[in-house]
Amino acid sequence: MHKVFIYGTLKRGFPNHEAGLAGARFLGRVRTLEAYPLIVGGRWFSPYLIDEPGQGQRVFGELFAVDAAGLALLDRMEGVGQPEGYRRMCVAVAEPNCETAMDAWTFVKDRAAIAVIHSAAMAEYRHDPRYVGPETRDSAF
Ligand code: PCA
Repeated sequence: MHKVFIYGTLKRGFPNHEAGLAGARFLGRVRTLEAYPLIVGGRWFSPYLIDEPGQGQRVFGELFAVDAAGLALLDRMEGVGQPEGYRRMCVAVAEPNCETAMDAWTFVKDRAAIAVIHSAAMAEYRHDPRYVGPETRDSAF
């Protein structure tokens, strides 16, 4: 099994959860050990965690356990390996009020790959009515 740190539209109750994590096991609410910028950006107002440790805030999200097929599904949904996609990297997370780290996969963007940033750095992604889901986009990019 693989642990995955989910901070955006794949969280429970968010638009992509059922498509990506319906079969996954929810392990709990967690927070990154280090600060990272979590912003809304791009044409479709997507949440992006930027791989700049020490910038922004410690980020709250949800930890899930997925099998190899589940991780491959998430890679496809997040466009891992594609020029406009996310990059999957390992991040240290912990339960709130506990600083013992667990390693988990997460999906990040490099700042240079984000055309436009629409928000300040957040501690937690909340529903954003501006988000355009994959099924309603007018083009792949
Ligand atoms: N989906 C992934 C990365 C950003 C997004 O919208 C997530 O929820 O963690």
